[in-house]
Amino acid sequence: MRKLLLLSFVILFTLAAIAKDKIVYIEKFDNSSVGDVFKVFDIEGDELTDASAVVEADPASPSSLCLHVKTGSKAAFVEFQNPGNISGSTVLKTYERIYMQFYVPESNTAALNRNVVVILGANSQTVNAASGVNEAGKWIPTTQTLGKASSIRKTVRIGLNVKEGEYYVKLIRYLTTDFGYDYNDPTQTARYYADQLGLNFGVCVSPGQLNDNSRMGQTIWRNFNMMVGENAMKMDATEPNQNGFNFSQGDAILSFAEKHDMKVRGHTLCWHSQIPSWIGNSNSADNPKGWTKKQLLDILKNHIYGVVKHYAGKIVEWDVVNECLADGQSGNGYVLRSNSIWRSVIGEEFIDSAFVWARRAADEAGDYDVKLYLNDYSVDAWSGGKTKALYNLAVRLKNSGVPIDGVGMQTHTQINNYNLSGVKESLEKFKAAGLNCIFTEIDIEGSNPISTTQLKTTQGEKYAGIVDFVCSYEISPTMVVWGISDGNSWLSNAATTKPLLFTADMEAKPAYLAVVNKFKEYAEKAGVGQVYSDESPWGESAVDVYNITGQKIASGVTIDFIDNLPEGLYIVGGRKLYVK
Ligand code: 9MR
Repeated sequence: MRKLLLLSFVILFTLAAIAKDKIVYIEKFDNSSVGDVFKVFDIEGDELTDASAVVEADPASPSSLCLHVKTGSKAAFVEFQNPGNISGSTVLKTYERIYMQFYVPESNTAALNRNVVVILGANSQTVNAASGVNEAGKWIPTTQTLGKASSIRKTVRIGLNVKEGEYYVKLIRYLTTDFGYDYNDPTQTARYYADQLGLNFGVCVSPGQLNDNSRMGQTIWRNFNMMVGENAMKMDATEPNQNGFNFSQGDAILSFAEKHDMKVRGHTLCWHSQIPSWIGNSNSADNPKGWTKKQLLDILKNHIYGVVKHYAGKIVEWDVVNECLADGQSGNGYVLRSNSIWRSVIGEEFIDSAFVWARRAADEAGDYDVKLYLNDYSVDAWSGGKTKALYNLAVRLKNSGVPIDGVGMQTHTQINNYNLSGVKESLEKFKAAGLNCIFTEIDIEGSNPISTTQLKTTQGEKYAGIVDFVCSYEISPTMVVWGISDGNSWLSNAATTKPLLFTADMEAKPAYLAVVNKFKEYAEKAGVGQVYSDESPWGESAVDVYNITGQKIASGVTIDFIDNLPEGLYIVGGRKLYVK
């Protein structure tokens, strides 16, 4: 597959205009099967038998479905139910425009430059062909304003005005002007801009969610460039029996990540919770199996070596130790939590040892790049005692020569409590200490229930504030949200406090759009622009390639050469390019 080329010289930002639209699908074929048939009619409303509309694989992206329309002696219009079975007149009151994409095959171009016809009720309306479907072999989006229907039909009929022709159609929907986005358009996603900035924008997942054909799976890979297992790489999952490792869940995440060019972070190697029962009890200092300190250290070492080596080179960050601090700290020194078997049997040195073993295991496997983190919750604003405790412990480890790269602020928080300037103060402290500080498990709850202002404005401000941090602090390359939608959160009140970036039915929330816009603002400042995924901007002509310091790498080469360059910035044919 052709690699993506990021061009700095074309800045085409249509996002702001599009992002305001609320999308209501008429048909996106995600509940269809190949071979499903739709009825077709002529312009007078008589059903046609010499035309067909059959669900098939998308000719440009065979993992999704679309409708293949073939017409005979008359132009044919495919009938779809209006969403919610509402009538044409209600459609007009509720929605402003209709959008769909057409694909005319190169093997039969009769349908090119034909009017797009929409029959909503008794009247039909057409789109000017000149600005419509004028190129074969690619998907062409079309949009038009609704405004002519007068009758009350509960269906809409759509098609290109062509006889003896064929075309494909997909993503048929009405638009209003509330909020929403088009996840099939990469330029409307946070991932598009985070990729350009080299930042990690992640989400926690379970292997069962990673289905390419589901809206969930698509929402994950189209919008995020990093994943972390919500539970898949915890000790009870990876070593359910002593020295009996099970990597199946984590491996499933890695294979999805590889397919969609995403990074994976690892969570977590050593935690007092979700430990397998052969060791002892989660959230408890008890030692029911009577392990000696030496035995438990050996168990921890064997676990860390087994897991880190298995994933070496595939995981970019590990939460080595999770939640080892007690709640309610004063800010002087640090206090470790007591309900942990690691702490009660081994003592504080379990932390030092865990980091040392993680580093050694990775290095022995040739993975010198994986970053090692100390992760905790309620460690956001510098004013919090636990934040200072995290700082004190991380600095103590670093000063002892323990290989720690930084701290993870989980960021399970609330709109009304999350204090961005306080978090900035913490970032400054960690920066001065030479430690990374990343955002690992973000969810930002509203009041219960969330207010309209929170939903539309302040939640987005808090999320965008974190984007601001990751874009402006080098010590902060990662932000990960803890769940995909308000329907997939561990929080018991999520249905009403709505802490995440997508609604339960996977529509983008205003907070998501705020995140996109903030990433976009920084990408624009950095001078990166349009993604080219399938076309060389210089056509087939040969170009010279220089590295960013001006040294010539190659003369007279074509797109294939550029596709195979290592990731990085280049000057190609006189233009700045980011090759990914
Ligand atoms: O979201 C996770 C949930 O599915 C598990 O049931 C729970 C078990 O302890 O862990 C949740 O994730 C936690 C994460 O691993 C560490 N920080 C707090 C997260 C939310 O509880």
